[in-house]
Amino acid sequence: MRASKSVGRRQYAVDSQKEIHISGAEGLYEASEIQTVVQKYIVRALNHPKGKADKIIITIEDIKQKPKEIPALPVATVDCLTPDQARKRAIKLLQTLGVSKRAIDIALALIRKSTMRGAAIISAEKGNRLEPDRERGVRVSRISIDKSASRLLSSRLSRQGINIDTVKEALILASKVISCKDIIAELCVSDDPYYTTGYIASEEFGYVRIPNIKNGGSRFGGRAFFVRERLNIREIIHYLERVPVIIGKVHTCKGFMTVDEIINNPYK
Ligand code: WAQ
Ligand code: MG
Repeated sequence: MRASKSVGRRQYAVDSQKEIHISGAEGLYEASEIQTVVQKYIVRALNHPKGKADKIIITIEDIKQKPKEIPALPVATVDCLTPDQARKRAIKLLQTLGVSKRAIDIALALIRKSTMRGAAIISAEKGNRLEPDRERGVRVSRISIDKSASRLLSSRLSRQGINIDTVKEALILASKVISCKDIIAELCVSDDPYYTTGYIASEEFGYVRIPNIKNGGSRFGGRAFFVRERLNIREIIHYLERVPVIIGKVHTCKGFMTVDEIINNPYK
């Protein structure tokens, strides 16, 4: 589902109207679930904190390929009280993972501008933008979670008080992104003005939630995937956008940790 809203003055040329991205959502479902899911997506598009959509596009495709099974990343939350602390924590985590300061700065600046409906792909060392359509970015799709894994995940997230769709959906998305071996890390900031927790995902540290990554009321947000320098960009984009995956296993869900505790206890 993709929902947008046109802004700008209608009495002028069509060109003066700009479409802003309101909300997007995607998943893999059984045919019998279509009605319920479409209903849920429409409600979401029409009740979004970014504004009410005036255009909603829903695409339904029959996927014949059997989904590839991948595990969910482990979850933790770093202690963080302000956007300034968040910036420092994010830089520390990403630099530990081998992402250069230059690449991090490019990602942070891009997220602050917040105009894409997909993610930017940035080379981890040189900081080059690699996705062919820079306005749209790359949209991760064809993601899902097995029913019993979903129940287990919900119960583990509940114990940390974070069993909400936003967290589950982001964890599923990040798990697919990180299952791609050429992607070192993902940085995400929600574009919802009042959802102020972002995350950094990686194989080494898992899905690390970062509270207060922006101030409440800020409209910016976005995603950046940091990739190894020499890679086949078309292959990566094909995997992220087209290959169906399903989460089959769930990992641990820890509570608050300091950034040093996270860095000193890698999973890989
Ligand atoms: N593929 C690629 N990029 C996407 C996708 C996608 N499927 N969906 C959203 N984006 C990009 C796009 O630029 C959005 O503006 C930006 O990410 C933020 O999207 O554990 O809600 O849907 O508490 O606002 C993080 C949860 C929630 C943290 C992230 O992102 C936690 C969120 P949003
Ligand atoms: Mg959003």
